[in-house]
Amino acid sequence: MTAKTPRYTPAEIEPKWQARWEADQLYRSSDEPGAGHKWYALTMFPYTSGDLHVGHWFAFSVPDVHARYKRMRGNNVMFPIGFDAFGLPAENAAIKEGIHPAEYTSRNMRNMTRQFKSMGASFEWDRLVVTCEPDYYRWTQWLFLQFFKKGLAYRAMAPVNWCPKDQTVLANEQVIDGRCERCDTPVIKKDLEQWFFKITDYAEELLRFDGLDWPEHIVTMQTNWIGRSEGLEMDFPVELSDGSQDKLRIYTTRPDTLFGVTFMVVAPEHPLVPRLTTERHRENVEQYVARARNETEIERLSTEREKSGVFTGAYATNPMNGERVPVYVADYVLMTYGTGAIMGVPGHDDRDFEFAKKYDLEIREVISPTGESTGELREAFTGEGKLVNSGQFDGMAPKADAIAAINSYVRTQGWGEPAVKYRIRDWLLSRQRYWGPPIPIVYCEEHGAVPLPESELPVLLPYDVDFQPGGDSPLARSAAFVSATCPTCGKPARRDTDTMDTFVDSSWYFLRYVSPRYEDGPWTDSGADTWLAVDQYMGGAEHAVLHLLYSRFFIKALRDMGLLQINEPFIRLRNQGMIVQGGAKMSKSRGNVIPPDEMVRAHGADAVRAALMFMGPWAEGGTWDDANVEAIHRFLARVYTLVQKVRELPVSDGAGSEAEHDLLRISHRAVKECTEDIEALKMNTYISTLMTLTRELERHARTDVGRTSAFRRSLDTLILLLAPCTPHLAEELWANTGHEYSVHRQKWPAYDPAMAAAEEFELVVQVNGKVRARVTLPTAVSEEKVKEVALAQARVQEFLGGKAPRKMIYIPGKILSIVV
Ligand code: ANZ
Repeated sequence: MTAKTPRYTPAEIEPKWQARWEADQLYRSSDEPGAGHKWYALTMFPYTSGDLHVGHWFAFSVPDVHARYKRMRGNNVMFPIGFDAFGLPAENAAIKEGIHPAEYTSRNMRNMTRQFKSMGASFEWDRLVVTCEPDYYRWTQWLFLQFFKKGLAYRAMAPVNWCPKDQTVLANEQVIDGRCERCDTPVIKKDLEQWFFKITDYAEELLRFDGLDWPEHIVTMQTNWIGRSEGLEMDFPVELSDGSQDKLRIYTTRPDTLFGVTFMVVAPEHPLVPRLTTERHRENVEQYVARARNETEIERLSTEREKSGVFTGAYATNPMNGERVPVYVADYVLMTYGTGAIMGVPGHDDRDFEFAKKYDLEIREVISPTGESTGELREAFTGEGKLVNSGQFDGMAPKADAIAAINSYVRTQGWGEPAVKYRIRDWLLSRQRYWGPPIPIVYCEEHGAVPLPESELPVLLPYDVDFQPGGDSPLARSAAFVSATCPTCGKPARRDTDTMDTFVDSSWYFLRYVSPRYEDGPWTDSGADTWLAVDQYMGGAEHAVLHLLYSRFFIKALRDMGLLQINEPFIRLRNQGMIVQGGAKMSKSRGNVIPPDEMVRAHGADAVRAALMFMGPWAEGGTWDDANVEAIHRFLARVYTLVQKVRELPVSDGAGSEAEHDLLRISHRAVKECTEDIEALKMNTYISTLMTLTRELERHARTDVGRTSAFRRSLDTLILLLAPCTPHLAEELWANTGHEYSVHRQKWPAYDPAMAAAEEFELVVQVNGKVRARVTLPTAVSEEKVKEVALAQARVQEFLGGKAPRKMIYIPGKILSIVV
């Protein structure tokens, strides 16, 4: 470097351009129809959890690169940002710090905003949405009222998941392996009257993913979570302990095994339990039921756990064969699924088999792979076979036919009918915590739960409340908040003192972005028409059955209310992989978080961004190493220096030499590869292509080619290709090379497919001067790769005889000569 060449100093370059872009509103989208093909690029908005760590940078900078690329492709890109500011994490952190959640949240938002800006993110700040602000949660409350009016929000007493540490109920989706999703405390059951959203009404439609470009595993997770099952509901007559008769309704997916029933099981919570239980068995049953109530569903369904149960003393009759079978209570049957009662078929169901073994109940074979009874079963046979010991149905196969035949028989006898069941439960949305939107309902002695008129919204969350968790709802401690009047009769009433689950806020925030300051509704029709649905949604996979499912439900419900025209919220979904450092997932709680602020100070935001890209494809994540930032910084400094060196050189048309042509071919290929890689979010190979192109330019800069227009065009291409990833550096270099501001308003370079086509050559491999192999390789192959491929050839191996080569001479595009 000559003394005169200026140094790459991101600390000067970056703030300068950030200020200019902000002043020019460079990333503003247009609400006008016809302003270019719209592209709604969304990234999951962050919790207001404090500092952005490197993991956040990964989560936000890759979408930023993609959005910038889309703008250069000529799209009218809306790339908004907001904060998921209500909820438990913020409240718990505020309590820990001894400050008000409102203060905690706004302090963090200020800091996170500064950080986002320092990374050069091209968010459209004018569309900022913050869920804890009254002008947002007013509409969250309004939406609740619309759901209520439609019968999609209802109140019910239910055994709920209760987190003893967070002192609040949790939705089923927030219970992971029987533990609280947030604090890992084992969840217990509690009876509470709570608000629910009727997501089950949409179970069937939520199973359809038509037209969506989503990762397969998310679709599978949602499908399993919804858990559709087709079976038969059927009544078994039972004798109650008082001598009367009743019917026990069961649900089975295996009507073909009806002749194999040797016992029945009801869930401990089943309403018939007290009446089924005879005096002799009462004490046993009551004890068992009490114990089962405090177990989680996961524990109860665990296949590892030894099955347990108690006999009620009652018997049921199998209508198929008139046999009397004992009725048990056992915790492996859940009240929340099917009918809460099952027929026990130990011959063909693993759980029933285990249960029968333990309580010495008969195990009967009714399906046989050979069509003959095989005698004693050592385990449940769950495969395909012919019906045996099944009366008039003997010999039937396959399973589907037998099921159809028995279903129709049961139906004509009037014993039952086919039924479809779903595993998914309604979404419990009440939370006994402070930091959330109040539920816009009052309770009147005469009129019960009454929705507030829309004109009374928002129901403001009072600031001065003792919000320490304590089993009740903090809002109940505020007399001023609680007291209200009934909208129906004007008499004193009591406000609902629970708040809504944060996931209610996040189920619709992306709708608010289309008209964030609109005051007469949650969104404008024209905004919704212009922007919806979200074209590409990027974020973590941990929301597979939470946010991503809830949002789909919201959209479908709102469509049915006539408030939206779309069927799905997010057309294309892309999840980021995990970033690990020192072998562990990067997270605050593990303490292995690197503050990006320091790295930005030392090496610049562009270097941090590019280092993150270089780590691996977005969907796969990668391993973070601080040293990579330095290496990338050096690369960017090389690009900078290259431009400074050539910018003053005179430019000629050139001689149209082979070398010029080669350089152009390489730059066309670079455009092709970068385009494909950004589309596929393979940002690591995008960066390595930029490195290759830089190396070529450096090489040619030392020759006459460096003074040609072919060189200049290739250099411009490099700067344009850099723009999405290192926006500040690209802007600086664009200005340095005499172009008009801004590089971010330029068209993404096009390539000529013929020029970009990978050219090939035949490599001749010699060992000790004799030709031993010929291999076809792409022209752009590196010397390293050439050696690797050559050494891997069987013939070459043979002549090496296990020895390491002493010397290798490569004549590019022609010969590799190996000396042993
Ligand atoms: C008899 C039978 C025989 C069953 C057999 C299975 C195999 P999916 O596919 O998940 O819907 N079941 C029904 N209700 C239950 C409840 N509340 N708690 C626990 N288990 C319940 O599974 C349906 C099957 O799970 C049903 O079919 C029932 O057992 C059991 F060879 O009935 B089956």
